[in-house]
Amino acid sequence: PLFLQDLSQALSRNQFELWYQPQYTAPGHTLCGFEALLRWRHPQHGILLPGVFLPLLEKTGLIISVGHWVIDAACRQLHHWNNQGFTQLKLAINLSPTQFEQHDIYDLIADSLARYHIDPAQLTLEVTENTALKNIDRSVQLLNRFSQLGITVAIDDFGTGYSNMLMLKKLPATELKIDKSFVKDIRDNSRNVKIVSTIIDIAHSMNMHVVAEGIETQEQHALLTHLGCSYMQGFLFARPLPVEKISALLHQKT
Ligand code: G
Ligand code: G
Ligand code: MN
Ligand code: NA
Repeated sequence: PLFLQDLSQALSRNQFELWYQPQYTAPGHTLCGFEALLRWRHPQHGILLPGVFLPLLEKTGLIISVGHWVIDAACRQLHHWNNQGFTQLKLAINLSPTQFEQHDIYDLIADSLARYHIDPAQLTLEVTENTALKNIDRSVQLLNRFSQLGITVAIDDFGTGYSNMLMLKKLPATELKIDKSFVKDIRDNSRNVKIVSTIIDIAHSMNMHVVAEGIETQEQHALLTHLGCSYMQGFLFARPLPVEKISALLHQKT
């Protein structure tokens, strides 16, 4: 179909962009970094979200070259912010299952960090349970290499997979992102809040810190801060934004 032809040319036509969603410390509310989120600026349809094209990128294997671009673009942007004096920012990127399976994924990432003189501690890699589960032994090995380099490993969409506890047991991750479906209907004394509270306690007992994503209300913000989440991300604070908006945000006095 036409859409696939468009998609296969999108990279060479420079139609992909990274947008950035701010992340804040829970107590203190300091801007501490961003999650990089892929966008496709389609000449006819405007800005398209990953939901529309990511499955097709995965299915066709185009995700390998696009994912490579994402890694490079994210590191280049971080380099730029570092040069402007924002050297404390962290940047998170998402890795899809196919990218994760790529045999040279470690080198790609390590090379990009080196090329742009980035401290690996500034980078977070987000992997979902489903990504890690495909080949759990290899995942453990690979994630160990990333963390030995100093990169933060985060388990994304935590709680939505079928093997949450196995992931916690096996993966050398230091960050856990509670899926937004848990944040969405969090209310005092609900069963959900007990689940979330327990997840946070388990994470803390394993020296992991917890990111709550999908925060849309002050209530959610207050409750999740009270429960001990370290970092917050959500429309309440900021949507994913194009880079010009992020630069403006960084330069405004906080
Ligand atoms: O905001 P949003 O619609 O951007 O993102 C939807 C989903 O797409 C998220 O689950 C996210 O993990 C995924 N995603 C966004 N950007 C990227 C990317 O650069 N690479 C990969 N592999 N997945 C991404
Ligand atoms: O990688 P992950 O699946 O976590 O992707 C994050 C997704 O969550 C992106 O699609 C982003 O646009 C979306 N998102 C971020 N904050 C919010 C929020 O407050 N509410 C909702 N509904 N979605 C959010
Ligand atoms: Mn994510
Ligand atoms: Na997520």
